[in-house]
Amino acid sequence: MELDISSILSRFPFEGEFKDAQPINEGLINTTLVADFGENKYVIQKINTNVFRNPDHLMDNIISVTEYLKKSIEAEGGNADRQTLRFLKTVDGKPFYIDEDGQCWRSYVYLDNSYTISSGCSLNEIYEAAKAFGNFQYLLGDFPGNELFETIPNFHHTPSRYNNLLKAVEENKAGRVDEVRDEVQFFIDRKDNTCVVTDLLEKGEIPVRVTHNDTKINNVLFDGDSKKAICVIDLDTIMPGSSLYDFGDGIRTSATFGEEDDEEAIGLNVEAFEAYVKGFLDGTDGKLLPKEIELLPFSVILLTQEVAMRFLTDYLEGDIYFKTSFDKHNLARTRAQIKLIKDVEAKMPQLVEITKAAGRS
Ligand code: GN1
Ligand code: MG
Repeated sequence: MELDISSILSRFPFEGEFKDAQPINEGLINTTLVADFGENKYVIQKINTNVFRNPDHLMDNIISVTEYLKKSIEAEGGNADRQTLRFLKTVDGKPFYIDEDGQCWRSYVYLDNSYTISSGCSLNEIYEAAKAFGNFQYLLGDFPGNELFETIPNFHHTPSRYNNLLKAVEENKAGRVDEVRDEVQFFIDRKDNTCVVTDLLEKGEIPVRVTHNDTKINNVLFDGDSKKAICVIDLDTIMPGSSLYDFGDGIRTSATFGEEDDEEAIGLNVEAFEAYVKGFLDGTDGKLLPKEIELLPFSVILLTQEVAMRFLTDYLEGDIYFKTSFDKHNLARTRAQIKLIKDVEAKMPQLVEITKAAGRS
């Protein structure tokens, strides 16, 4: 899809002469481009307001979190220009621009000499990504979570995701239920998993923390020279949550073989799991409670199950939420994630041992 951004270019104080803009086809929600202004590059994003209903709240969260991170990073002697995102205000001093069609646009400074990965990371990159997400949570340890808006209600409330799936089955809007009976049954069989973390949070047995909530491996920027993770991106879903959400989704997308929609190739990489646990524990620097550490392996099943139920729900509703690239893409994603869950279930004893050993050291 060609996107005309000419009307956007005068709305932000970009420095340099515009050369061109290239789309980044990574995320499944927003539309993203990198605009080249010679010396400077900027990321320009069209916010998906079908998903993020209140862009004021969304940007308010992002600005307060990035400003807080900047201070925390500087206090720890880091380089805030490279370790957190720097959003531009519009020429009118607003956090985003609304065009004539009501579309919302935002921009941040592109970090030069950086790269992202969507699968097939080295063990070192996996350790680094996990450390970056753990450290993100660590740095936000004292951030007042009650000041954050809930950008997507019940985002990681897995029981609600389960109920949404059952509702989609009942409504059968796209007429696809008969094709997915086995997949639906798979999730009914695992219903008890859905409320484990939400129940513990409600009972106060594990803490509510400020979490990233979308810790896909391609939401980490790596430095082109050192190959170290420098910065966590895609800050749309920063909300109060559980460390388990960030860990589980991180493993789902980085400690695995194959892409998230590749049923043939997908599987859990146990060695990579070990690297991720170590990185996450190093990044959180002793902040995780024993109960959270104990549940790390289970969180991989929970988060994979949650996103798989979301893919299936979207398939049943006619592919209205996630971007798709081919026919039945959401079904392919569901099936791949189901295969991954089965693999994680089979490897669970090993994952528990690895986690115990890492928690002791
Ligand atoms: C979406 O935007 P992106 O691609 O980083 C989704 C995540 C899913 C992921 C599945 C706001 O993330 O929750 O885990 O797709 N983000 C939102 O690939 O729904
Ligand atoms: Mg996202």
